[in-house]
Amino acid sequence: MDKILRAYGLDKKNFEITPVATGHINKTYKLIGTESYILQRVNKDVFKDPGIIASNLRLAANYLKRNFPEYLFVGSIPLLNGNEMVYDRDGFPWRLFPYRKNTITIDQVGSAEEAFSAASAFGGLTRCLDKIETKGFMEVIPRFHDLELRFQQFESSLKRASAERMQLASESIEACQGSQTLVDKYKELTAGNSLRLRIAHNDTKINNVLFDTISRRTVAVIDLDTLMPGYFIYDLGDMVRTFVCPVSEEEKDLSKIIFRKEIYDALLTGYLSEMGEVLSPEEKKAVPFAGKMMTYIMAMRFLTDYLNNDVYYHTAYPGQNLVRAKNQCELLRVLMESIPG
Ligand code: GN1
Ligand code: MG
Repeated sequence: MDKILRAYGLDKKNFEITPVATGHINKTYKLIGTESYILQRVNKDVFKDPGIIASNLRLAANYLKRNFPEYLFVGSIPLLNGNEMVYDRDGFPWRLFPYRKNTITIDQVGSAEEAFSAASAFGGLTRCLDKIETKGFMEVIPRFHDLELRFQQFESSLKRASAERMQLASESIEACQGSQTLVDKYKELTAGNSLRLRIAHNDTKINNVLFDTISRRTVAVIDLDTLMPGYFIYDLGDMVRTFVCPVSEEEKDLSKIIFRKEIYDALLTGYLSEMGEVLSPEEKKAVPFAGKMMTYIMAMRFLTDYLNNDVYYHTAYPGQNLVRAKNQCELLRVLMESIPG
């Protein structure tokens, strides 16, 4: 870390350094000093061509600066030599971000107001990028939220999994196999022109919004690594997945997984306050599908990783991916029951 910080003209001695444990993919540290920062090691097995992240973010930042100069886009701080990332001995890229004092992230939505403002913040980003040329952007993880691909990956994991894991996961496997009609619906929606490819954030979890500690207003959206072409249902859906339930994907007690209608309604109102005039009538018809689709995708991604012996997501204890998969299968069941259409 010494060497990495020196590339930014910083000295490790001047900071109190603590790991930030929330992400499943990258390694993140908080550096507190006179000036404070977030330092992050990018997972090169997941982001196989990290240069794409930097190039996508540059396109978006330049566009926003020209067209929405007041938009607060949280990009990384360049190195002394002007590059966006610095590589360590093992080939991992590292990046540095400003740490904004007096801001917090939350892991659960606590009120309808929070749901409204977080959803407006994500909707605001997509609205500002509505007219940007998508062609220059590359897919940093190919077909990242393509439900058809995720279903295929789930099916192939079934062929390779150990008998023990198959047995332990049997209920979740059955649940994921039983929801295949969502894949058909996804294919139908994306085959025609009913959904437009936009620049999507692709990781709109509630803890990717910065709130002001005192006013509780949103300050910015963060974690822009997966900013790339995608459909609006990816962003709206991941908000539904992470906002409406009072517990996170890590919760083992499935009785706590419930649908909070007042949060769902506030989320939709907030999102549509930004996106209402941008979405086509066809796109609006897909609104009820969004949360179900993204919850289903996460159920399958966690389950697939469990069946593949936990090669993708960080896990802190054995069986954690199965806990997450069971949790998301239950949330999917609840959403299917609660959201008509
Ligand atoms: C991963 O690492 P994190 O928490 O930002 C994942 C998302 C999932 C999320 C589930 C690149 O995001 O797609 O929704 O875990 N990111 C990647 O919590 O796979
Ligand atoms: Mg992320």
